[in-house]
Amino acid sequence: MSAGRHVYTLEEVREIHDLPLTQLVFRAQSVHREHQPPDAVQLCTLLSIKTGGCPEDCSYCPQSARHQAGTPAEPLMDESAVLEAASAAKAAGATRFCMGAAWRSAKTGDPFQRVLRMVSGVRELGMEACVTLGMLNQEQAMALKEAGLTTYNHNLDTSREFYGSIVTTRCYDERLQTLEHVSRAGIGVCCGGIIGMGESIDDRCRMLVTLANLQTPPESVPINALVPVAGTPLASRPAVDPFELVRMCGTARIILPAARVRLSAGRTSLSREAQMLCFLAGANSIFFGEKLLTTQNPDSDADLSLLRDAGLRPLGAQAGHEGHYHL
Ligand code: SAM
Ligand code: DTB
Ligand code: SF4
Repeated sequence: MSAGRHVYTLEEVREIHDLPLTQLVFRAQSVHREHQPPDAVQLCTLLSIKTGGCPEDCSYCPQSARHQAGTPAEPLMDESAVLEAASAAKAAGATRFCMGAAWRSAKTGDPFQRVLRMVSGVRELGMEACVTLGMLNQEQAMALKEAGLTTYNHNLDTSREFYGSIVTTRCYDERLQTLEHVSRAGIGVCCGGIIGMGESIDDRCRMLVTLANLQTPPESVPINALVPVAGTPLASRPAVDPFELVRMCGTARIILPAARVRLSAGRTSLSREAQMLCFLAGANSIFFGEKLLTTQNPDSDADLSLLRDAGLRPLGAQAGHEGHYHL
């Protein structure tokens, strides 16, 4: 850890998390204004480039071959179709294109070369490129860096203590090792988690402590609310209380001031007001486009209206007069 950086403890983070919501939002907003543009929200479009049939048993995930979510297993997409989707996302206003593969770990050989070409192609469009391919070794991370990758998404998802209750086919240390390979290659780390899986508040805070204390802190932190999918072991988990998402966004903002905090899966169940509270608490990035990987996301029009009505602008767009902006 670099000299002078604060090392967080569970107690400290829990104290922040449990502040009266008014105080938490105020503190988060104060930090936000020092480190982030106050009126910009990053729009990231997701595409599942290799869907379903995954050998892992992550109990939240509709893409695991061990569950009965009915997600058909598909081959890795063609590069041209992926780049067409990226161009469309750019035209719609997204500045980052994120590609996800239902793999335990990144492949070698032809499929990996194809992913590298997708990454370079997205960069050539002038967009940030992010991929999430499962575990990576050091050489794969270096090859992705060489291809121009901006960030690699690899979530810790929850605390080390709770991890074994949701995934048994890999362990927390393997997740941390991939994050280290990504950082060493000089790629930005995108790492966050899911709430609403039956974890305790301490588990959520422990995950945030781990993120804040990483040698290279994440450049983006996705906060997902569980999307309970029929056929997965977590299908009947109750919906997450939106205030709990606000608390997670606010706590992440305070302890990771330089990171983009992404209000991720679960937005279709949130009102505009709940989303606005998350933005007030420091969330400044969303997934943009009708689909996440296999589940629904709000319509792009609804998201653009939400931002416009709130006087916010997509990151990368120029602020204009009276809440109008140019992409
Ligand atoms: N297979 C790779 C991996 O696990 O790292 C990449 C894809 S995986 C689908 C990416 C992330 O999606 C997971 O880490 C998890 O945070 C999120 N995710 C998957 N299913 C979800 C669900 N039902 N609700 C919320 N988030 C989910
Ligand atoms: C992340 O934290 N959330 C995204 C992205 N990273 C890859 C994925 C959400 C997936 C939600 C379930 C689905 O659509 O399959
Ligand atoms: Fe596979 Fe990733 Fe889904 Fe786990 S979260 S089952 S590794 S696609």
